[in-house]
Amino acid sequence: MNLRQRVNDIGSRKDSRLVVALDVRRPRWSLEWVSDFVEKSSKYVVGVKIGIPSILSFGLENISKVVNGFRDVIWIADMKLADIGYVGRLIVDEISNAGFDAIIMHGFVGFEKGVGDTIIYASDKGLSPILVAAMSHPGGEEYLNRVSGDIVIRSLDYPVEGFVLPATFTRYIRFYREMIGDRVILSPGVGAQGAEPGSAVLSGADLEIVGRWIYMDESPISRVRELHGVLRWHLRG
Ligand code: BMP
Repeated sequence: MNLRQRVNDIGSRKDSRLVVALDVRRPRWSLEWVSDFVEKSSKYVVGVKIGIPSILSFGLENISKVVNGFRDVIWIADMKLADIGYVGRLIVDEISNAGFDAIIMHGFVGFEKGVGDTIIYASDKGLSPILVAAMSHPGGEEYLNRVSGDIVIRSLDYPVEGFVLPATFTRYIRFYREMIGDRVILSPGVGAQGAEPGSAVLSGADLEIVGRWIYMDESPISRVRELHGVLRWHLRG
């Protein structure tokens, strides 16, 4: 199944458009915490995005055990990969072997022997390539977001399956939705970065990514349930 099929299958079944971002690390959080959290939140979430801080802190092998223990969520490795194609392919190998379903990479490095090679390699391995085209922090507007249109257009020649576009600047979601057709839009910036839950989906995103608002909460599962109440599958027609 490609990313679109997985999102439609899991999202409609769980009536959810929520992806949890975990940037948790030792010693405040433990691997047991991660495993317990995923088990308890699994019925409400479409995907779990694991960030580099967690992979560095717990180790890829340990993260891989959790990934392989719960298969009813889309596992996204947020490597923010930004390198030459050769190195990109090495990282794709590691992430694919660990059991992830998708990998996030940057588009700004350019496609020729860069992210283009990495996208094709990941796609051939069955690891869904997701491209960051614009970013959610204010500094995203300094450089990256200005060329986001070029990145999106160029990427359409490649088997990109999803785009990360900011919930804090929903105009990019509206601009590019039609251009990218059925490819999946994942949108971070909800909660800790100020965007309202539901705002990105109502602008055309498929999924909203929420991190600190959940894992920093006293009761993360209650927060997940609350977000699930807003981020329903039918929120977008
Ligand atoms: P939080 O909800 O705690 O702000 O986390 C947002 C998550 O989305 C983080 O894992 C971050 O790396 C990621 N992200 C982002 O915040 N903005 C972007 O433009 C792209 C991202 O991947």
